[in-house]
Amino acid sequence: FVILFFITALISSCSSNPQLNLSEATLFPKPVSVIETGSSFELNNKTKILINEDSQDLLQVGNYLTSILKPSTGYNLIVESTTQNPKSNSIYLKISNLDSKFGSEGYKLNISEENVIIESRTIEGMFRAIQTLRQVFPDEIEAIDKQEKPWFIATGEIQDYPEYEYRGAMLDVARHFFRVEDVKRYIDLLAAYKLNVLHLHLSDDQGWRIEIKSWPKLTTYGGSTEVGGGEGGFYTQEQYKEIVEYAAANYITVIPEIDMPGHTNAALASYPELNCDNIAPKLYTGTKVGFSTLCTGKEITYKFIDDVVRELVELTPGPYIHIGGDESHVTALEDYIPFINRVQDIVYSYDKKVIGWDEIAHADLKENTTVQFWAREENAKKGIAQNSKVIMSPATKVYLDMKYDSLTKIGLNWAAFIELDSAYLWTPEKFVEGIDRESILGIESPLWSETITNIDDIEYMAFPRIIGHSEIGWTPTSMRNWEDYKSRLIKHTNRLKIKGVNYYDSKLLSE
Ligand code: TNX
Repeated sequence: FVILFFITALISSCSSNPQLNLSEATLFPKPVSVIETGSSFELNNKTKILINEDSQDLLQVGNYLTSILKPSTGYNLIVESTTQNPKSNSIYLKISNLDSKFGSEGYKLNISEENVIIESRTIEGMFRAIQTLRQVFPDEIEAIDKQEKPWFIATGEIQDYPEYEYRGAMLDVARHFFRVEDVKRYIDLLAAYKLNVLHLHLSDDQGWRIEIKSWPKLTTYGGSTEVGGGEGGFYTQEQYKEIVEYAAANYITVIPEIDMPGHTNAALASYPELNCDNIAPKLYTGTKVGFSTLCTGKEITYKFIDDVVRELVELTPGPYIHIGGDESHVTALEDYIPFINRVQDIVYSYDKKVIGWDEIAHADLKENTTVQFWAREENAKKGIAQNSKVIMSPATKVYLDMKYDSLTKIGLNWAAFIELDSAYLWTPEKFVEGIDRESILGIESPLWSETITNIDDIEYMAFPRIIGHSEIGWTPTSMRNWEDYKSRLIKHTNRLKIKGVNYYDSKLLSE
């Protein structure tokens, strides 16, 4: 016994690294597997980031990792390409031929005392892995100023890949306009939880927010106000490109939405010819829905849509254009159906796929058209009957504009109050009988902005609910449970504070 004691003591004194436990790291979304090995790796100013391919995109992801680690550590880590196996004290970003189950977003993260090796099949997978690596570090890694402390991370191996390929957030920039910086901040926060889609609701009754050069009054006039009568605003095409590029660097696809034929008062006010009676209505700054419609029987309407879609497609590297289609209460169904059919044809003529709110399932859906379920189960099922995939956005679970409870000062409650437990406690493939796993493309959390006026409001309504949604989209259902999620989230609030996120401090987090 005495000898054994001395041998053990000798071995552990050889290694100066503290013993840390990887399974205690609070990771969101929860990875598919975590194996701990009980020691640690120390990051210091000599650590190198190595990449195994001379690709610009991989180099960019390496530099991104440097930029994430720099403010708090003060280290400006060098990124170098290598053909050899990694030396010690490196973080090796290795694109490799992992098993196909890892798909385009999966990865293996192996942390030993000597080095960190991340393997993925694609650069996108590498980017997702870096989000996990960030969370393995102490919370202070997210600080914006230099922290005087050593940077140890627990050793072990994480294997991970997503359940759903589409994991999105929607931001309504029409009811209230948000600046480019605010959208970028939201993108940063979404990327940290491995979301991969940002759907921008770019037009509504209260404002048109994207410059269309062939129809300039849409923004100069139609973008000049917002809910409550504020000054509104819009993105020039250059600014919009900046958002799309910033999102792309975070491996997030931007999906632009032009809502039609309803929710179009801003366009109708800007161009009288889009109205059946040729009379432009006034700009609208209230919050009612369902009162406006494009004139579906006029040819000029389709010329207008063709121009808008063409200019939008030029700004859209991603595969989708969202055509809205919701709440067209003043469009007769016999006008709505041919309208949606024709708008689909326009979008497909520019080689993009269509997404629309669940009402579009009344029309004849094209092969690649996706239905976004928000309210009516029978619409979603109509879509499935036409072989469409469904994006799950049930208003009672993922509408980020819903109040948490009756005391929440901003937000609405027409669908529900959504506390953190309610937002987490649902499963896409079990939510509606008849909407099965194979019909579901993924999930998306919309944030409508009738009552949301600035980035603080955005953060307050989105966080922490959207962290739960990110887990619902990524982590297998069998591995999720509320108690485990809640206890991780309680620890995670410190990181949110350090990141300066204006999150909702629910009473459920202090129980
Ligand atoms: C319904 S969800 C709408 C939006 C509103 C939202 C408010 C959907 C497709 N339409 O126009 O902003 O409720 O929660």
